[in-house]
Amino acid sequence: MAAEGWIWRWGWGRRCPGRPGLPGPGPGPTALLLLFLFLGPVVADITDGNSEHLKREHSLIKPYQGVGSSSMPLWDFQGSTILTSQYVRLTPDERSKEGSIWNHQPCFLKDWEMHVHFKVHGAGKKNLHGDGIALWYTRDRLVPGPVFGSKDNFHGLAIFLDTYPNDETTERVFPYISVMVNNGSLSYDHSKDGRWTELAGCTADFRNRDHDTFLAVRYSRGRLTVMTDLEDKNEWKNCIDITGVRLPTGYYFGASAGTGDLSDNHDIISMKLFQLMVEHSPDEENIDWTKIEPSVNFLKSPKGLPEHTGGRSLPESPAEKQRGQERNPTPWAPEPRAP
Ligand SMILES: *[C@@H]1O[C@H](CO)[C@@H](O)[C@H](O)[C@H]1NC(C)=O
Ligand SMILES: [Ca+2]
Repeated sequence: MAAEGWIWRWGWGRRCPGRPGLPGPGPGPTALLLLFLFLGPVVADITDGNSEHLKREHSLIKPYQGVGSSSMPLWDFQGSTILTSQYVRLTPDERSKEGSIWNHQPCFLKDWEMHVHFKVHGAGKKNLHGDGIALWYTRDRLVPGPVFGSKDNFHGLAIFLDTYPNDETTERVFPYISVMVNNGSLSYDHSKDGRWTELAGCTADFRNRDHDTFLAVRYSRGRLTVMTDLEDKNEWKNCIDITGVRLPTGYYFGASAGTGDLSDNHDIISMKLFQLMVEHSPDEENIDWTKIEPSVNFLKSPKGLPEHTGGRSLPESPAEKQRGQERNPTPWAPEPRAP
């Protein structure tokens, strides 16, 4: 894959769809300018900075019509999941519950952004609650299992909103959001909070908040970005930003949650999927995107631009160490560099 093929589109300046008045996240004008300086002529294919479109067939929106046992279901649910007029509760604040909700139709968009309005709350005191929510874009759907209520060795993308530190030795602050890409070969290790298979992550204080909490996932041209809006400021904050992520089309969106000895209410209020209008090169258009194997390439970033700004911390697995040598671990710092 030519490097140009992976140069992302910076479209953060605009208002985010679906949330009126929400300013776009991301680098300010200085960062953008610097990006142009770094990338020079390879910045291309920026077509339509304003045309995102809500895809109703991949969105879960109140009132929850077309969910469950209608003749044309948009979403199916399973396990402890219940629907109310105000939220979809994946698990109640009770022990040993598992539930999920899955989009009925596979998604064939190459570039998309998912906005999730969610709420994790319960009676448990600090670190006496769990386990969290997983958001999915996967080949298989509705298969219960041990990974936040869904199957392990999955194919595709997972974003974990993990509220409980199973690994007692961890220095991480929980709740913790992380991402994992899997081709079926990897197993999620709950006892380590998925540390060995995590690509990036950040601490995010989303539990028992009095106000609404949101998360956004953007996937476009191999770049995967996760942002949160947890402070009731109508502002996206960067959590994860990695490149070189390869995902096929034709997978399913879903959300699941699980409780064990400790519990919480895990609620989804909405999931809104937006299509991003992004042009792809003829080479990219000509391949069969449904045949892509989920994978991550830590490509060397152009001119030392960090491609990984998630808050990963040590220790790293051997595989991570090896990958780490190929990438610049410095967090994004928009400072001029000598040419
Ligand atoms: C699946 O992923 C593993 C680990 O990342 C890798 O070693 C293996 O080659 C991959 N398999 C396929 C079919 O791509
Ligand atoms: Ca955990």
